[in-house]
Amino acid sequence: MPDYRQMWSNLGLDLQSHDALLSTLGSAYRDIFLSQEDRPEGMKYFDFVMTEVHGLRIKELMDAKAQGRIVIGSYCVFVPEELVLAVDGISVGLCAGAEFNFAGAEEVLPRNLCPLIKSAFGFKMGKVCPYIEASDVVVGENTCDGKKKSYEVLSPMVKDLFVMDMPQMKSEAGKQLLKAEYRRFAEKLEAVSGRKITADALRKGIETTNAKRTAIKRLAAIRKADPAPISGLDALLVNQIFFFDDPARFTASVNKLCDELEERVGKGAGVFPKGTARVLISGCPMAVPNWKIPTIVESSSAVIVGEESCIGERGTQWLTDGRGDTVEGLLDRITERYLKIDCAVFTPNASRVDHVREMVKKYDADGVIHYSLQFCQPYIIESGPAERELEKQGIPTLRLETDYSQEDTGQLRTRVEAFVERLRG
Ligand code: BJ8
Repeated sequence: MPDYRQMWSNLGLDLQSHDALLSTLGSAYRDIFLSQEDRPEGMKYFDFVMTEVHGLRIKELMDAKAQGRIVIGSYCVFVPEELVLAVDGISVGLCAGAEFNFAGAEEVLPRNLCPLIKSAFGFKMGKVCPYIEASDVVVGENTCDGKKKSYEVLSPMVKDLFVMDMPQMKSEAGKQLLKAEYRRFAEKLEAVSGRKITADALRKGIETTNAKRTAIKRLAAIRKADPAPISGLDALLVNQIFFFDDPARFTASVNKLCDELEERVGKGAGVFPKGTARVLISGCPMAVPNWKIPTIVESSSAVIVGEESCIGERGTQWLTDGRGDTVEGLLDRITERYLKIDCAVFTPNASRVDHVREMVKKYDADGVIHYSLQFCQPYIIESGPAERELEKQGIPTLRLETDYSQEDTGQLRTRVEAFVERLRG
């Protein structure tokens, strides 16, 4: 058994706070995930990853760094993993899904700020996130105002912060800006890793990332079945682990899980009774360990059948066209792929509601829960028109706005239960 404590200490973590965090997360995990009945066997791998998320996985990162590989941490699906892989780097999503050390975060940030951003600062300032400490470069992106301005505050706290500018509109000029920023990012990766990005390496990076997304799309398609062969909570967990596991191992494990689920579907077996109310979640990303809303929904006689979210289909639905003989040509393909992401920071962003509607059909959902994090202006502003549009087309929609605390759980449960009743009716 490796000496994890020594490793955490070398990374500069506060061991006492880190112990407390792991113990809170461990008990939440046991209550929410391990208590589910009839879970697929294939989830055991993902349980193992979660148990070892600050242990074995960090050890792997440290071993890879010792062999000269670089680790790139990020907070957004606009950071192309294809490029990171092209320099044999490792891409990791950074901790931002729990209320930890908000008091510390609020010393440098306003209180009225999205919890995802406060969480990122809480983890960093409380010295409990081994991923940010292991990162050679942290990538920021000028998406929403909250993130954009907070990166200015984060900059002196991390070893190397690389901020990418982002278009606000999907115009030709927007595309050129994104491509130029991806080129700048590629140059940064080359400088830090000491490796040149070749067309071959980039094509291989695209293949690996596409394989991972294809496996996730396969999992999503299986969730069409009624009875649902996997809970929304477990599917969300797989989507969350997408951001920090080894890509090839992750792909193989998702495909293995899918084999088992397809068998379940063939036998008509499910984790919820046939005819259970089916809900689609749409909105802000649910970074690990943000499991509040899915826990409430799935303990209110409903099952979640899809996530229109960056930790879900918004982040994974598009593959990158890997055809091309030059780095420049492949950069074009990467830019085209990422510009399709319908994040609410874009204006206008009509394709997002179109996509929600398509998903409702595809996964046979009875209704949509629109989930916004408090103070997230882009998604809160889109939630009103989205609700009106969906309701107009006969799709029941519930708008929820919440944070990372557990204080509003009772209130949320009452609203979710009433919504599920409506879906049943
Ligand atoms: S591509 S959704 S991951 S920006 S929740 S910090 S928007 S105030 S996370 Fe996002 Fe990239 Fe878009 Fe996806 Fe701001 Fe809203 Fe907070 Fe957000």
